[in-house]
Amino acid sequence: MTLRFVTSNPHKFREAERILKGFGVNIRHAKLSYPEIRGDNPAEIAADSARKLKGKVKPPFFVEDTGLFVDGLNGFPGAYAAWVLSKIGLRGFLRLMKGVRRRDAVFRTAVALFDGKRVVVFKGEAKGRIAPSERGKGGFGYDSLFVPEGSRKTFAQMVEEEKDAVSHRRKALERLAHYWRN
Ligand code: ITT
Repeated sequence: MTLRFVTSNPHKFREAERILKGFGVNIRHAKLSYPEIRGDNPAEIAADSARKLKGKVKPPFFVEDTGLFVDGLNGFPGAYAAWVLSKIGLRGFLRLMKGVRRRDAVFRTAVALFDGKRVVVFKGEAKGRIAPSERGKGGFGYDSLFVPEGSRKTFAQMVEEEKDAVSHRRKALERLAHYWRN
């Protein structure tokens, strides 16, 4: 059975399609944007969105919410990452980071699956740090600024497989795939 991924973000869809294929799960894109509750917990946001999409999208489907939490900014922008990017861009974000010493950060992803009966949430995170300036052309969003733990490259400097091996999205989707296939 094909799973639908409800997202307005084509980059997120492409990554999910690639990752899940590796686990033998095929997905379809339900290109839809939907209102999200405010908050700083991706799991609560994703679960709420999945519940609200019942009756609007044919199950089984899933949604995904990702946040970027920067230590030195007390967790900002967190689940507001998309909004911050749309308002001030990466350059504005880097300006906020000027003089910030604790550049440790974590990407947190929550995937909420509605299988027709219930909503189940799967989480994944990737720890790393915010680079002093943009590096790399690949990826999307904050990828050119995020250096995952154990690497010297930003996500945007990596080939797709390298990011997929360690990313927040990969970890959450791997959990989804195991659940789905069992
Ligand atoms: P949907 O809600 O429609 O799925 P969105 O782009 O609004 O799409 P989010 O609410 O989850 O998605 O926003 C997360 C933002 O964080 C997203 O817009 C990107 O800018 C950024 N982001 C998410 N995953 C990322 C990744 O793997 N690498 C870099 N930036 C990422």
